[in-house]
Amino acid sequence: MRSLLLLAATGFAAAEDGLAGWLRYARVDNDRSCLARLPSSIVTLNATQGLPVHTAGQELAQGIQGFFGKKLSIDERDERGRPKNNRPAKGGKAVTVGTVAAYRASHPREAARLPELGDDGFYLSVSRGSALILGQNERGALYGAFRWLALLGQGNCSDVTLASTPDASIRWVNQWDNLQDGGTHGSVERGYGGDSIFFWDGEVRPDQTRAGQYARLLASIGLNAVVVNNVNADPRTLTPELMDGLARIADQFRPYGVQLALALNFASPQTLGGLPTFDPLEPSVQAWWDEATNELYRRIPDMAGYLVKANSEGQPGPMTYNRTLADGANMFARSLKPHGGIILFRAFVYNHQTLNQTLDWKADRARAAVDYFDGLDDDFLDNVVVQIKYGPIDFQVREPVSPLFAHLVKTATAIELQITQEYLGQQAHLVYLAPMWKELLDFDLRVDGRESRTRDIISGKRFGRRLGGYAGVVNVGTNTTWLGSHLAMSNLYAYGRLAWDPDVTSEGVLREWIALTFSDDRRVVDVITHMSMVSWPAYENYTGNLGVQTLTDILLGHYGPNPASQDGNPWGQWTRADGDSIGMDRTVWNGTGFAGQYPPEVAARYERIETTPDNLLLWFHHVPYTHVLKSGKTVIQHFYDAHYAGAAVAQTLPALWKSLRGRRGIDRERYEHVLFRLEYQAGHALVWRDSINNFYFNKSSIPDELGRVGRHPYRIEAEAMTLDGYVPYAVSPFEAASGTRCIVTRTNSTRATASTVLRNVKTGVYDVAVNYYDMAHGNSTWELYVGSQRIGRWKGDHEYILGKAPSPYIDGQTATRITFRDVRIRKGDVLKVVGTPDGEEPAPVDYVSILPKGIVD
Ligand code: GCW
Repeated sequence: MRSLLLLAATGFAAAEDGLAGWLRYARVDNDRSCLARLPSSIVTLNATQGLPVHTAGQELAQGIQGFFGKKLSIDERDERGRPKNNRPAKGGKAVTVGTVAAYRASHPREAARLPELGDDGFYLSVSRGSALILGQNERGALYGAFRWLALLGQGNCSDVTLASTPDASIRWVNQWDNLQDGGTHGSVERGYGGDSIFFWDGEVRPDQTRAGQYARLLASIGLNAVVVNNVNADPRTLTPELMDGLARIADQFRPYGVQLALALNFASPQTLGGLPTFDPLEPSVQAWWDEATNELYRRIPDMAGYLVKANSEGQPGPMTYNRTLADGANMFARSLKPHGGIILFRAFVYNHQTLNQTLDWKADRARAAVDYFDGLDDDFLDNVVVQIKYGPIDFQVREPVSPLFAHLVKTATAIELQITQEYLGQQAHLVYLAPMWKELLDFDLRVDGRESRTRDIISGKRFGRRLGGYAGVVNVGTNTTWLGSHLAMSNLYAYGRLAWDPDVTSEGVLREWIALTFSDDRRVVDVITHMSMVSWPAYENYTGNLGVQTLTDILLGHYGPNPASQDGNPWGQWTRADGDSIGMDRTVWNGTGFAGQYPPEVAARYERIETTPDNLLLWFHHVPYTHVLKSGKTVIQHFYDAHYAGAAVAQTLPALWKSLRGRRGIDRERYEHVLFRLEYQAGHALVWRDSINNFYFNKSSIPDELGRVGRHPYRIEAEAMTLDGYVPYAVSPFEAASGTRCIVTRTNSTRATASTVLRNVKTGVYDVAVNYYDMAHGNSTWELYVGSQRIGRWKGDHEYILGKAPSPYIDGQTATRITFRDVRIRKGDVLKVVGTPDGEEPAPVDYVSILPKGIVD
């Protein structure tokens, strides 16, 4: 009772840690009106424990109890419709769940009237308290059950009849999990939600509970396979011990109809098998793969297949032996064929060592996929699928669709999307990605002058192929939030819903996700919808716009701003920015020729500046900073304005979120967790804005027409304060510090102060922001005083809180801001920052802003 009262007093519901994702089955608001329309029992047709129809029965029971507090009995029927247990439900309305085949066996007459379903499809019919949920196969029945539960969870208990077949057969997720922690990328490469749920210390974890919970989430949105290990694959994955462990993971997946798939290292026959070669045309190599594949299928008879990254970023592949990529892919296809498995072979093939920007104006990494795969379309076996990243470079905030989709006509293809926000804020920034995916999927490539949307190419419709679909790099981890941020889970949800049906709207699935994840409280749904829908455009604005890519530090964490890191190296993510001009000339007439890789209508559009959309201008063209866009602005002024506009949107997010405090479904744990990230994002968006603007102002020497860039009237630069124990420090890259410098403690054990007299500040109430750097190795402490009053004390502990890539440097990755609101200041007060260094972190401070209400600087 006491704790109930306490909860009521704080206005928060019981804490939630996010583990259940959108499958919380929390009590719905209009449970009373629904109660009368619910069945009283669940009938499962020919269910086997451990398989999806059985799971569907359990989920229906759990869900209806959670949503409405109504306990349903489960009545199991055998293949002829006879009760399996001794306690068949007596009378009342039932929800019947099973496969179409099982239903046909027990209800032949009714079954004759069912609509046609394709692979994995389901039929759902709810009428006056009875429901029928049938799957074309076992997992189809589970998909149907989850679909109905999603409706019920939104308080929708109306009658419905629906037949749904997924648009594409391949709806996979990729995990980039390493067998072992360490190396350059930790336990999950580009993972921001903790360590691998599958592997630890070179082995499959003994406890695979999380694998089952993950599969449950995936099945609920129609996803059907998980590649459990990194495409930069460890050959040890194929040792007998590891294979046994993989079988244990597959056992956890199976009840949800989720299949296991494996990433392979192309050189395994040599490095693991001890053969003298891994040449794909060498019979002993083929035999080695056949044997390994048989061993896997002996343990995991329903394994989905393989994923291979070859001849890319240092990975071995067929080209090592002058064989084609098709020779490589087909070798796996042959081993898999007798087992019904498929091989997803990645098109992310390029050379990151020899591209030279200075010597060769026509060098271009974007061309690589088409250059390598062209001419191979006739060569792939029919269980090969080429997995193509959505854009020609690498998961950037804005890329044109990869032209390779238009080149492979006979060969099945899948699109690779990235749920883990590698270049897009690493889950420390809210960026809802579905609107971007929709644009890519709806893009019309005009193959042979006919409508050829990406989505119809990958589904197989456009070229009449059986296989094809979606691969999403998800990279969940052991964190209970899965991805490291509650709000980021909308991306996983939307990915699954889109892969099933690319016709759904990004806002529609978002609203559904919010209702299930938090509550269907009108304001909760509207506000989170708004925040999410503005997030991708805002991120694009405050990071990199006009198609220039994200401008993250591509040599370090792919996170904070460092525009100079794009150029001058062979990674080929160039901007070619100099004192006068910027952009990649990818035209045929004068540039790298990349534009010509598209079918003629699209190629013609991108070839000319006049017909290239502004948001891809710098992707396709090299232009002066003074070039005038279709919007009427110059390129440089657009940069300045967009960065200000994007960062301004980020400033609105914390207050929007705060407006939901105490609303239904917003418990304290998730509230605080999200608020922390949004405040952080608002601060880091300013770091982005200023870094990029300073950088291009410095390069172009063209001032901002509105006089904002480089002019910060509310800031007090730390290096201009009176320093005791602190010394000025020149930051690299220079643009990552206001005024190019910050202060650091003289030694890593000096407690230091920076102080200033607030002579020019009028007595009043202000927000005080401190910009500082929170580095990976150390937990400095900062204290802020105004007069004799301590305003705040905080630690440099982001490395334990935010999952983003850590950086040991004072740079755009570690630059951050803390804001203290409503601070009373008297003219002439002394403002003081006291820094206590720790480890390698010398309590760095960039500046302090004294902000009158409504101003952000
Ligand atoms: O974007 C790059 C990433 C690598 C990744 C690679 C790939 C798994 O930085 O971490 O490696 O793409 O997709 O293969």
